[in-house]
Amino acid sequence: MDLIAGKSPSDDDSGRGDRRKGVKYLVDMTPCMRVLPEEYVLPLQPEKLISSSRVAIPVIDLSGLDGSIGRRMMTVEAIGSACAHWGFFRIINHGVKVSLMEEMLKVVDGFFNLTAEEKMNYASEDVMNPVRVVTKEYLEEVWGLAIRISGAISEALGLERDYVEKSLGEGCQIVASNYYPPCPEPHRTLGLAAHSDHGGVTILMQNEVDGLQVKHQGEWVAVQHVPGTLVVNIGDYIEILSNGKYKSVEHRAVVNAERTRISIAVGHGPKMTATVAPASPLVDEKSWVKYRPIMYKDYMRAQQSSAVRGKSPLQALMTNTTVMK
Ligand SMILES: O=C(O)CCC(=O)C(=O)O
Repeated sequence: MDLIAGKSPSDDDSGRGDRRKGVKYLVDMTPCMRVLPEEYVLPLQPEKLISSSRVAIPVIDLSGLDGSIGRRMMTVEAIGSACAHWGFFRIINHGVKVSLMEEMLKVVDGFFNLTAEEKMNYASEDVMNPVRVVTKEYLEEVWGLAIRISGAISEALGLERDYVEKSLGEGCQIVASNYYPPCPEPHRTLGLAAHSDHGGVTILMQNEVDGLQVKHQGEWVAVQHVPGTLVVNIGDYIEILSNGKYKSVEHRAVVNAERTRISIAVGHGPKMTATVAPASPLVDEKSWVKYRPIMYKDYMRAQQSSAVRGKSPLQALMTNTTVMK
């Protein structure tokens, strides 16, 4: 057992009164809620949603990374293509035991079912010092998985297999556990606003309730839950390191009126004091350095404290973009 950063979605106002206790508290205290409280209503534009039965994120059989040279090459290419075209993919045969995934979900469910007072024992105002609960085995497995995937990403970029791993160094692992209770008016709000992740590779699992949506070619694509699989996405760190060849992709979580959704996103980045910059072998006289170097800690802070979600903190680093103060 180790570390979980627990956060109840839509509870990002650094807390006043009951709202600070999270949306679960609000729902528990108001069992017959029919109308969404005004402060949770978002000015959402009508947007086209592509159903998961029509378009789906690529599926990668990760066992291919341990196969013959030819099979490994094909798997590396498939991961490279998924990173270039989607920024997201689903992995099967990933090696993480289903029983361990289920245990992790139970731990998170247990955390969110503590009383508000009990939860407050874990609370922190500082995004750099998050809530701590535990589940060491899952996090170790997922770290190993992130390193294997990073090896494939390095190779797909034409770098040495251990390039991303070495650039991560001792690295950091950040866990966001999200609890989305049923919502009386799900179409008037979001569980989690659109954002990209700041780190390298994020590995996401969830219970059996759908809600993740990924931006693809300007439209939102619903990602269906497939039992036993994990969803991987690349974050801003990989976009910068790849000098823009791979793009971190905006994603968001919607809520529903019937069932609680739980998701656990584990992000993997370098140590806080690492400098994030494009990989030097990917930058030559023909390709300009597209992102200004920044300390990972500073990037994370800028991203976490940005009032506007989406990819604006990353755009501010682009060398052809004016930085807004
Ligand atoms: O709940 C989800 O599916 C998305 C979670 C996520 O994007 C996050 O925690 O950053």
